Amino acid sequence: MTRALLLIDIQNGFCPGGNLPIAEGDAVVPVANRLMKSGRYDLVVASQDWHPANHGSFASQHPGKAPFEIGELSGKPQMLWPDHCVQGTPDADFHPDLDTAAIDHVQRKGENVAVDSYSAFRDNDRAALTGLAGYLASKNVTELDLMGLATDYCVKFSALDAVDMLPGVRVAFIEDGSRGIDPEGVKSAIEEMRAAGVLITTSHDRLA
Ligand code: VGL
Ligand code: ZN
Repeated sequence: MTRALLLIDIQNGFCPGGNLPIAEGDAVVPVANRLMKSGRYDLVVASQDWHPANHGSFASQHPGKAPFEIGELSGKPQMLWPDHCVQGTPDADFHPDLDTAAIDHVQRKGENVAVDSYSAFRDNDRAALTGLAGYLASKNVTELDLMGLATDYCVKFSALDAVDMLPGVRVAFIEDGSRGIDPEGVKSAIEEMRAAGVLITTSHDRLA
């Protein structure tokens, strides 16, 4: 039995002061650190949103469009974001209080300008894989706990892909270790994850 913890996008860009700040985004950091220290996990993986400066999900690349409007990317509807998590900038760094020494493997995503990648496992068009599913399978992962930012985007899509791409692996979402962009979106994300077979749990229950 191999237990893995997957930390989604705990980066400056998604925390207060970042370019795509999530309310209380930084509150997930102590939860992540506590879980990593607990000894519960054999493996810790962290994903990192890692965009080129001209990424097609940025409103700045769409003349006349503002952040949080719907635009088009490669012929498909795309939520347009503020420029965020640009490769090599402080906005893309992990939160400075995150215990990165305890992370075994970092999975970057969102490097292709023509497609967004909310999931840590594959691009939104499902064409290109990141390699994370193969990595976790090579480590014989049997239990995967996910948490991080944002619940209604990257955490949700990663959890749904984990169920889909890692047959037989028990997937759980750690609610208090996650924060979302839109409160209604968070509610429906949790229901979608639950319906897909993801266990909704808390760090408290995991450490009990
Ligand atoms: C994310 C929007 C754009 C996330 C990443 O990490 O949830 N959301 N890029
Ligand atoms: Zn992004």
